[in-house]
Amino acid sequence: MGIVSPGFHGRRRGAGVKLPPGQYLTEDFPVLSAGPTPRIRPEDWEFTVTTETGQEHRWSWRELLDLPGETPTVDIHCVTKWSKLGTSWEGVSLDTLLADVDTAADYALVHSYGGYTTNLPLEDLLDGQAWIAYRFDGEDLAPEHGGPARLLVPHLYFWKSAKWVRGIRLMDEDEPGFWETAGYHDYGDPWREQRYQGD
Ligand SMILES: Nc1nc2c(c(=O)[nH]1)N[C@H]1C(S)=C(S)[C@@H](COP(=O)(O)O)O[C@H]1N2
Ligand SMILES: [Mo]
Repeated sequence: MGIVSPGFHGRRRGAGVKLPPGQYLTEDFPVLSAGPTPRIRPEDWEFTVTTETGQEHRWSWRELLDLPGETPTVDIHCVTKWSKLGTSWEGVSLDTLLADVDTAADYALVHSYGGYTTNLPLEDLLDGQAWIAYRFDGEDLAPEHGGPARLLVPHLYFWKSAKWVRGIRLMDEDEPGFWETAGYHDYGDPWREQRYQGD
């Protein structure tokens, strides 16, 4: 029998792991919510994309689930310094949702049930970088983690991954969201440690 140290669970653990600067690994899934958890019944849930010209594209829960789903496995990085590696999700790519949306906008402001907002460049939602996720680790997404559905945009700090996502407004000009207005970085790249304005 070989000798295996108790904390060793596979290739992603230990010396070979590369984390963004200032981050530490966690195995749990902390809950970070700026307010109470909104409870949205799937039958009441809808997701709206509004373009810079005011055109609206809307999906019901059923319509979302009828779109082809993807199963990304990604690392996530919270600005409070925890990182979680190899998280497994199921959801619809923003490439799929935006395929028939006619827009020349450069920016997106993401809105949540409950009033949370966050902003990012539209290009960061495209090219396989972002999903509307409705399952985590093989289960329906729990309400405290954003169920029925949340944005998942793992290459930016996790505050950009709006829970209880309700819609996205596409805009010609950038507009800060909830944490960005409170002094957090406008873009939030964990690898460049863009935590706060001026980083
Ligand atoms: N609607 C909404 N989305 C949110 C937040 C929030 O407070 N409200 N917190 C953000 C922050 S700071 C983080 S780190 C992640 C936390 O997601 P989790 O609670 O599933 O870990 O959600 C992000 N999305
Ligand atoms: Mo966070």
